[in-house]
Amino acid sequence: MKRYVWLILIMMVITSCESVDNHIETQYQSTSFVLGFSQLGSESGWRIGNTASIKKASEDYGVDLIYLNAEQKYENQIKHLRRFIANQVDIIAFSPIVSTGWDNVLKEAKDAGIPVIITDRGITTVDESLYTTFIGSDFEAEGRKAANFLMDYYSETDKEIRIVELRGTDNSTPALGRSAGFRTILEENKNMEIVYSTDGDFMNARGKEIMKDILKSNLTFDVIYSHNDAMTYGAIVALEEAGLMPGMDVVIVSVDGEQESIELLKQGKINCVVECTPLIGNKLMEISSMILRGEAVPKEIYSNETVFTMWDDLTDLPERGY
Ligand code: GZL
Repeated sequence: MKRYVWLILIMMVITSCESVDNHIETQYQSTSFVLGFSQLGSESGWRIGNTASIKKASEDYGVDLIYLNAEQKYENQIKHLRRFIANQVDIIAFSPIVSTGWDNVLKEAKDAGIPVIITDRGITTVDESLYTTFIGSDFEAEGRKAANFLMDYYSETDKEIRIVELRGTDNSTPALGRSAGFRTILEENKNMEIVYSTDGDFMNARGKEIMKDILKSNLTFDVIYSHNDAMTYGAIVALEEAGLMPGMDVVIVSVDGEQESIELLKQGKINCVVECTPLIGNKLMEISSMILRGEAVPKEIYSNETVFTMWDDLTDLPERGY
């Protein structure tokens, strides 16, 4: 008889656990939502890391992610946003390839009652109500950090320092900010001059192509300021093919902080790497949840970022994750 009592008790415990699990499962599922995300492309290791961060976070947070890649085309992003509106997703996020041209489609999202988060790159708009928040980096601060490294590096000399600037995609907020912040600091040092500046579109191939053309010309320069690591890698190949030693014959300052750029920093081929983190997936999911729960969020949410220089001991630096 006792055995049957035990069996009945065990059965009762199991069913009660299942109901608890189901309850948790149901409760957890009720926090899931549909996030439509338009990624601008796959142009750099940074971008690939940004995409991976967002996809991983959506899995970890149980968010239904609709991910679309615009392959570097503004018009594709407009189509993506309209598709998300038509699909009536709960929330939209996107990394705008350029800073202008978004007001009309964002008005459509607002009229559809769908909140929008701007990630990574910013937008220029007359109506700030068209998006709920921006999650990304302070690009002007990154530009200032790059120039401040050069001020330190050349603090003991008053010779003229000639700088080549490899800019990111024109009219993108990282390119605009990194240029502006860099020039703000340069104004404090009349010995430093930007002798050449061009749009390399954040692409490795363009960085190499531009540097090869410059090296064929009779332009003399001391420094390369590159708006991202991908263009830096291309420029380094061109320098080495021309028999020059990057980091020695030419001082190189790069932005992003990919694992590869840190390795090049350790090898002495890059002199300074300004960090710009792509790993904002978790923050995107947290902020999306808060918005959908009706909680207030800041208008701008900036990542904490640092600078790595040739003077740092990077032995124990953790893997960068991108
Ligand atoms: C910056 C990001 C830039 C990276 C590049 O937030 O938009 O785009 O610096 C990437 O590597 O192409």
